Amino acid sequence: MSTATLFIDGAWRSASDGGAHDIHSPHDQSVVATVSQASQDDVLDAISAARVSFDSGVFTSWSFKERSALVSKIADLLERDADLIARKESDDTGKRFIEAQYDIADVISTFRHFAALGAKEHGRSVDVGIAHVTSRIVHEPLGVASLIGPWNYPLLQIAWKVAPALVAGCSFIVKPSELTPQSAIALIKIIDEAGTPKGVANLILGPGSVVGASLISDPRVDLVSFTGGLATGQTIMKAAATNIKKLALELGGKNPHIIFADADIDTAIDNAVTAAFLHSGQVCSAGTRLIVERSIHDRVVKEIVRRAGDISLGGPDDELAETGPLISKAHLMNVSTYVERGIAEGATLLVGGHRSDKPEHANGWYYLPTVFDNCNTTMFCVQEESFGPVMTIEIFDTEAQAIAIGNDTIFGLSGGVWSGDNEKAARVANALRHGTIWINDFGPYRPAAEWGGYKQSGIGRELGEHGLGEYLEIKHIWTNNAPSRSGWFRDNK
Ligand code: TXE
Repeated sequence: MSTATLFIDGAWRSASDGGAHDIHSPHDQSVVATVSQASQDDVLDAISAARVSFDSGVFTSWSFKERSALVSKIADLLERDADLIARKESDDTGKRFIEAQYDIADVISTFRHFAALGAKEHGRSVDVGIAHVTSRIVHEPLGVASLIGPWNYPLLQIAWKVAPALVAGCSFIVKPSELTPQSAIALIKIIDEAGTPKGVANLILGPGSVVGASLISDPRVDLVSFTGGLATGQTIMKAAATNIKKLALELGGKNPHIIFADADIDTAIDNAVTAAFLHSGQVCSAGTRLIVERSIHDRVVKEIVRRAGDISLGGPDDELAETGPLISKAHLMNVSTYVERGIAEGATLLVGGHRSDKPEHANGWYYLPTVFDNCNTTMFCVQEESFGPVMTIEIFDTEAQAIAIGNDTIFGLSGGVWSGDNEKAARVANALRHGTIWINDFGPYRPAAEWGGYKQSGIGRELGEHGLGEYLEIKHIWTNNAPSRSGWFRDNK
């Protein structure tokens, strides 16, 4: 790949200082791409291009329907290139090609959802109770947005931001994770091919610690939408205070998964394994915190341990593999330390707890599915996200206790409840303070439904209708069709 992989003001270019870096496969450390690493000048150029294009009206003058048509065309082009992009995604993340194909299908659905939403009527009339006054609420593009994405679902998380930004008429700078940039490069090529005006979509590559500062603090940026870790979210909030930027933050979670004794236990166990170990736990909504009613604890634990121990790990094209490697050596080290700390604080390790020792995994970042029993809410491994394949198990005796445990977290992204008693399940779902609750299920989402967190899992919502609202300003226009004097102050003339 050429290293002219920055897209600024409608043109591809290399970094102004020649900076570039290799992308390594988490499966075997082979180099899968070499991409530009932006300099500070490149970042400032991208912000300028976005600001100038926004202020020029080149895109804001398009109607919602015109911008929706553009987003629909982008969805068509993504469909054309779906497998090529899925291959890049699986190269960068190490995830199985088939999982990357599912992800790109979700990306396309996201673009289609926002295209349909944009094509609807926007704004409304308000009855202010005065016959000669018309009052309108209009929706306008918010401005220039920095869109910063993570490495676990690289294109999908970017799509949740880019598609509504385009429908709204914002100009933006995309910064994917430095570990997984290839799919974002492919998306920006398509956005350009679809006929997006120059300067609206810009792409900056490089580590957040190097290229991120201006993206989050430059006064010409009006909004930062970020998906990633809590600590980075806190840094972004502080930096955004400089000019009261709008913020949309999606910051992970530690998600309770509650199984009552009256549930369909076999189905619940199967879903619990998927919830915790899908994509090796590198999922913000992973159900890694299992909370089980005492009477079924032993049965559930025995089965979970058997199933977790059977999960087969492998690379992008391993047809027998069920999940892949962790994203990087640094992440593998973090997960190892987290597990060691869990053992030290008294959790009982039942399976996993170390790197895969299979020779075919020797060059990759493979960590075995790990289960801890005898956990409680005071433990680090219960409260903190590992973002790896680590499940903790806690016991409850009453419905109230299940709810209390499920809410005993600083996070609030998602949760699950399994019960054969619909009323009880609904009561628990209502009482859990998390942004998405699944009853007798875990994991599915749809672009038409809002996604986001309570508490420290974030600010705002992506997807649904609200996900477009994040990129809009709302203006009230009052028109008096029969003007008269206000008469408030005496006129002593
Ligand atoms: O994320 P970071 P990391 C969680 C998960 C994981 C932890 C750390 O617990 O272990 O976060 O992962 C950019 N200014 N999630 O370190 O650093 C960075 O370049 C501007 C949950 O990989 O938050 C990347 O593009 N940008 C999560 C993005 O932020 C900055 C998914 C995410 O990186 C920046 C991933 C800065 N100062 C990790 N520093 C989820 N919610 O799904 C970094 N970045």
